[in-house]
Amino acid sequence: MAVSEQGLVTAQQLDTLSINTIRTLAIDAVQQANSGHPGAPMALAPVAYCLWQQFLRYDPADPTWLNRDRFVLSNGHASMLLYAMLHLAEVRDVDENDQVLKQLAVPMEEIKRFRQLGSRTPGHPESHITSGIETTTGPLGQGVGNSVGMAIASKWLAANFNRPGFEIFDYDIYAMCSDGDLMEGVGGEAASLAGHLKLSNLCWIYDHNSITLDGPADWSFSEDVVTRFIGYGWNVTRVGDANDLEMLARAFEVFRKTKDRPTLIVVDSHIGYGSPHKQDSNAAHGEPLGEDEVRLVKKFYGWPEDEKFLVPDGVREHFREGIGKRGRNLRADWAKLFEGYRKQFPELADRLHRMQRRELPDGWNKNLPTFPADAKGVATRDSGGKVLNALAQNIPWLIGGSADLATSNKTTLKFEGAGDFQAGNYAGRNLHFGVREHGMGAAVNGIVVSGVRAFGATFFNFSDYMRASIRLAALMEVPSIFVFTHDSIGLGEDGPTHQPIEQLASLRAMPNLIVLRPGDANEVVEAWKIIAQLQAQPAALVLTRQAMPTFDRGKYAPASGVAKGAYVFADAPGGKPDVILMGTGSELSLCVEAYEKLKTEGVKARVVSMPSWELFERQDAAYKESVLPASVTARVSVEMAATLGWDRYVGPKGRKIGMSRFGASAPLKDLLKFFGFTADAVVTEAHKAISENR
Ligand SMILES: Cc1ncc(C[n+]2csc(CCOP(=O)(O)OP(=O)(O)O)c2C)c(N)n1
Ligand SMILES: [Mg+2]
Repeated sequence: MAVSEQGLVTAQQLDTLSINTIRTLAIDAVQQANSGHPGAPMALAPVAYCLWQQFLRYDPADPTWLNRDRFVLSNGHASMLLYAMLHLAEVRDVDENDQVLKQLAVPMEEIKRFRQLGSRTPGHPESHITSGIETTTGPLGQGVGNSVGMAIASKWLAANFNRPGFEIFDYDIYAMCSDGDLMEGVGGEAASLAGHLKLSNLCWIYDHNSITLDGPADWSFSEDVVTRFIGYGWNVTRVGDANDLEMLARAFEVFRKTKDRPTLIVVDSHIGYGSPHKQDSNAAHGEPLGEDEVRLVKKFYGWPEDEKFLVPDGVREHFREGIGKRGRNLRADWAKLFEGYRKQFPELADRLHRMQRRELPDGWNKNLPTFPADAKGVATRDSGGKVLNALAQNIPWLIGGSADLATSNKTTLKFEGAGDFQAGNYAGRNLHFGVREHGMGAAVNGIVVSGVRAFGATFFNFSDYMRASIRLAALMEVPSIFVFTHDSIGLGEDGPTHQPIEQLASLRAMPNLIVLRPGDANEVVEAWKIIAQLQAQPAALVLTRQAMPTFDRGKYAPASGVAKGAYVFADAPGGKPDVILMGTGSELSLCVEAYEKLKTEGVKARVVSMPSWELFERQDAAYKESVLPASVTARVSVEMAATLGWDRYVGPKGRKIGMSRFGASAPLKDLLKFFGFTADAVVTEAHKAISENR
């Protein structure tokens, strides 16, 4: 009970008052921004209210608490719902060093600045901008995909860190989702994987409102979702009215009691609940209600029609008494438990501390292999697998897997105790994503935002299938690792359906993604070292299927140059080349071969190995000039991929050897000859470049 201006109010009235506060905050913020989706928050306010106020084990005073339940708003267009919840629950802000601040994550000023430049309330929830947001959502299907990774992480953490008497991890994941999330392929992949893994800590709440942007959902969506999810192995329950708090509570209880499967709660709702135009138009959907309708809706809610951004007396107190108090008590109990745990298992506690801060364990880079010079050499997928196995033994929280290509990607963790993550063994470190690249990408991001370091692997060509997830990792500033093998036409007989062409260029165009295409086995070691240390950037490691030489690093520059993205691998006498040959990955060896030939002809060449454009771009101008002197304009790039972007390095007078069409199905040696990837071709282009630059 609380006292308001109207006098004593009942618990039920307080529920209604709180729910309508959520609704009207969303309405007012969208109206003020003159853009956004008010309808879904209006409809889902009771659902979020019931979940947060009664069930979510979350302490608003510490949004970094390790064992907090996670809430994901996969229908990110309903962002105002989340901002209103964060505001009313008084979730605190957290700084870059994970220190909890006094100020709120979403103060009222920020709600009033919804969708404005530099606000903490962007159009869709962005986890790197606003504390309390577990993952960035908006592209439909990604949030539910992330939630599966979060549930994997929770199970994995419990299996690896809990000890008898110390159940320090038992948190649940709740993801709210819409028709769009369930129509998207990635949502289906994620649900299928979650059902297979029997992730009983995962609960999706489906806003079954029978409407999408274009019109009634049944214009495009008529399958039996319940039966589909039962088929996936989920527990499915239904709430016939989103306003029925009792039924909602019962559904959440069913979820909590279900110990062998994930749970889908189908909630029937009316978008823009309270709006006179609900269901029949875009009103209350992808656009503000308009001032007139705002008044009508507020009247319907029994709200003062002229008040904006009103939080009535008693509402904040009510949230403090609900989620606030429950969360505080739960976290206090947990903190006591963890104190004992820390004393008994200091090493495990230290691991958790480092994981949360995205730091590495001491000795993380010990026993990494070095590869002796070898003309025949080794495929970088093979050297990559060896380095990964060495690293993973040093970094106990590095886990991952492939989309059913582990034997091809060479990403299996083979050392003793690595194990397989399956329903019967959540301690395992080898994940089996199945043929679900997009679901894998989203799950990897979900694992990584949970503090566990994860990688996902597939053929490079299929990076396209998971591009949306790679992009979100980059946007979220999280260090997901994507391992891509079979990186060019060099994969041979599988042919053009499997041979990447434009993938390098397209991934290099993505902000905040580090692309690495190492040029021999020792560059692979350096590449993995860089990846391990990333804290706020995802990486794409691009590796070959075919063998390539391991260079004599006594003769050529050390592979440590990889850290700078590009480095002088072999130079002309006196460091004054007539021509610069630059290549990445398997084409580095073509440059080196051409360099040696040119040398016998008396032509002074320099070879630049260029495994990562992004890292090179981070270097200062002096370093860049030392690698690519402006005075040397005769330049040749060699890469078995689209040449888009190489102009930046070869300049207007340079030459590019690359792919300008799709590949072909044939043995490697025939392809190399047919497409002109030979040392002789590089020599010819070098001569042309020199003569054109005289
Ligand atoms: C991948 C992706 N495609 C398209 C959109 C644009 N979009 C935003 S909401 C929406 C659909 C809305 O329908 P529904 O998912 O049922 O959500 P509701 O409007 O019912 O809340 C679409 C297509 C998007 N956000 N993500
Ligand atoms: Mg819908």
